[in-house]
Amino acid sequence: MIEGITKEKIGRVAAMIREAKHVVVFTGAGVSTESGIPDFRSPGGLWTKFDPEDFTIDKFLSNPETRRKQWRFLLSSDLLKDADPNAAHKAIAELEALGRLDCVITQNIDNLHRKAGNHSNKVYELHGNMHWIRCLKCSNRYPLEEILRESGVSSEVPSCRHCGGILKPDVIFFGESLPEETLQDATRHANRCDLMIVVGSSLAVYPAAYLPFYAKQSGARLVIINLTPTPADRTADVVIHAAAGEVMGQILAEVKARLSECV
Ligand code: CNA
Repeated sequence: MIEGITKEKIGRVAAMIREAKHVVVFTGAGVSTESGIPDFRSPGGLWTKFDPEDFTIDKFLSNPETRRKQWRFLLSSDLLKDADPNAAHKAIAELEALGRLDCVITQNIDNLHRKAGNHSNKVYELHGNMHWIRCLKCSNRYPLEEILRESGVSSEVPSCRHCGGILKPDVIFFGESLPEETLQDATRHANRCDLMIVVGSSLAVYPAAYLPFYAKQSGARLVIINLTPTPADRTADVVIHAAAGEVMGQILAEVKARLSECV
């Protein structure tokens, strides 16, 4: 249930969206927990079940046992389940449809912003996309579904059907650089926007977590919607510690109400 003080903040955020010319939404794993995908750092999150040390690129490349572990992680982590976008994803997609959103910058690898209806060229996936698998030798890229269909869910780690090379989920592992062009585009949007809304991120993973600070330094207003405090709360103009789905749904409703008043 949204309380009075949160309602007042929701009204302020809706007014900011209406006033802004360049709105950017920046999301993390918390925007997808209401779709049933666990985040990393919440109680019961993925790092309570798996060791982040196993997800370094060095280990992946050098150790076949680590590759097996990671493949098992993939199959058992719920990251691959056929999740549906929740109210927060849908509200963000609708902001785009209303012409109120420049882009979504996401750390998520679950494809849910596109599935909710954000256009592909408006979604910047800083950490890649779990639904693709890439061969490290010939760079062929395969839909994950295809690989799972061919290799079965209980099999050994599959290899590239074209060249026999090592297949790796097309996501960024610890120790890997972010995709350069995507990071550049996202940074440009962060520096240019006049409103950035952060939804469901602990803002603990860099360099992605710099982007809200870049936005603020460039003069944008900053809104944080997260269940728990973040390092950017003190810098933000509005901070709402509540569930993303309900808050984003209500922000969207307010934005629509204000837009219809202006017609
Ligand atoms: P994180 O560090 O796990 O933080 C998630 C944050 O979201 C926490 O601060 C929670 O309090 C907050 N949160 C959880 N549920 C909600 C909710 N319903 N409403 C509002 N806030 C909520 O995740 P970050 O995204 O900050 O860290 C970046 C990592 C997580 C990236 O490398 C991602 O690839 C990675 N990740 C992505 C997914 C996904 O794609 N769905 C899932 C798990 C991890």
